[in-house]
Formats: sequence, C-alpha cells, structure tokens
Amino acid sequence: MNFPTLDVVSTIVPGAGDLPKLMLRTSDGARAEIYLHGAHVTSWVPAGGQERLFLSQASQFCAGAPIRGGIPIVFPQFGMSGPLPLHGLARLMRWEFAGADVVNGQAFATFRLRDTEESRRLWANAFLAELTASISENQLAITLAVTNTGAEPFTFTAGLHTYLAVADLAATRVEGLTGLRYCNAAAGWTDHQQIALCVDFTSEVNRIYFDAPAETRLIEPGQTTRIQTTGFRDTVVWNPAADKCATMADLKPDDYQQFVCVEAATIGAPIHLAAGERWQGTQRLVA
Ligand code: TA6
Repeated sequence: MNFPTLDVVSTIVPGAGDLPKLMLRTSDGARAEIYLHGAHVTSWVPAGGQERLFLSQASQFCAGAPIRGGIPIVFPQFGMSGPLPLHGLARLMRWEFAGADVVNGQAFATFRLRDTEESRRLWANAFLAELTASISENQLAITLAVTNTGAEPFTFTAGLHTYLAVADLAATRVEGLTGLRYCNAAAGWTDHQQIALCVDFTSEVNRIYFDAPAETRLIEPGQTTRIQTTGFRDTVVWNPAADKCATMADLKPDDYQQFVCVEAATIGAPIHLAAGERWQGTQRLVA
C-alpha cells in the first residue's frame, strides 16, 4: 500500500488487521495513533506519560465493524435514535488521510469522509465530515466538523465516544455533572436529575447528561483527566459493568474494569444544517 512520504511527525503504517494507521508524534514525546478506518483514534500517550485510552484486545479490525475502544466517531446518529446502525455510519467507513503538520509544537492530522453511494442508501444526504486530531504536551484535541454539501437541509446527532483507560474502577468517579438532567438508559431510559457530586461505577452506568458544562473530570487515585468540550451540548457517561460486558464479543469479561466512557455528544437537540452550512465540535482531553 503506497502512501505519500510524510514528514517526521506522521507516518502511516499497517496496523491491526493490516488496516492503515497514522502514527502522530511531537518532539516532546507526545504521540497518538489514528486508523483510517473510522478515522479512529486508538492510542494517546501524553508527553512523558502512559497510554490514556482503552483499546480492547478482542476488538475487530475489519471493514464494516467498529473498533472497540479509543475514540469512535458517532455520526450521523447517536445510539438507536434513528433508523441507522447503532452510532451511525462514520466509524464503519474508510476515511481519507488529508494531511498532517506541526504548528507551534502541536502535531495535527486531518481525515475526511464524504457520502458514498452505499452511505446514501442508508442516509440520503450529501456531506463532508472532517476529523482533526491534535496532540501537544499533555493534551489531545479531537474536532469533528460536518458540512452539508447537498442542496437540502439535514439533521443529525453526533458524538466522540471516548474510552478513557482506568486502573481501578472502584476508586474512579466522574465530577462536574451535578444538577444536570439526565436520561438513564440503564434504567429504562427514565429521566433523572444528578444530585450526587460525582458519578461512581458500582453498577452499569449509561447516562445522557443534557446541556452539560464545558468541563468534566475523570478522577482516579493519583490522576485526573479533564474533559473539555465545545460545540457539543451533552455528555454521555458509560460503563457496561460485568453483566453487559459479558455479552459483548469484542470485550473480555473483565474489560469493564479497564475503562470509563466520557463522551462529548449532541443528542437532545439534533443539529440542523441548511445546504452549505458547517458545524463543528471539539473534545479536548487534558492529562
Ligand atoms: O454511549 C453509550 C452507548 O450508547 C451504550 O448504550 C452502548 O451501546 C455503548 O454506547 C457502546 O455501543 P457500541 O455500538 O459501540 O457497542
């Protein structure tokens, strides 16, 4: 597979399943990996740090199947909130690598996806999606941009379904969501209000927090990850716990103890784009 010769900060190599992946790195040692399949970030290591994303060792790496872990792109449909496959099409499709560069110590890589004959059979709209991953020092920023390239308006929901690696689930909590209204998908999609100061993981957690703040925090013994968002209105927190995890073929039975998903999403108020309009949302992880 011949790829253009890329500068020192980014090289494309065969990854799992022989799928091409981009290795992005900066001079201070920060690095990330992004598969062209789904423009899927599967690894992020801050400068001088450890791997901060969970990636299932049982994940599939093949066309038509989502990679389990990392940062799946959810577009144009979050969950089963419409007629498309769960979490939409973007994470199932091959994106085009559109270039990489270093600016002021930040290494960027951009990927693009346009509608195809196959995607239009499922979702009849013409679109351009762009994914930009940038790393520097202790930060990873992921921006999803969507442009309506058709003549008709369309509406979509979207998210960055981020799997944060955790070392001790029982001692892990998410802070920053107090007072918010949320839908509890683990309890019959019922509406609740977050009273407790933090979310802990003593059982399955599957909550869509509406109108979430710009920052939430994943608190573990000895480390805090700040999750900052712009352009996304909601935050989803998910951990399947043991029973649900045991039903998922691309997770080992105890994998639920290795991750917490804190997802930047827009679900409650779908995004409406007129012909030619563009939307973007960013999730920034700060180690
Ligand atoms: O974001 C939480 C969620 O919607 C859960 O309901 C669960 O389905 C999870 O996403 C994983 O979905 P996936 O299609 O990747 O197995």
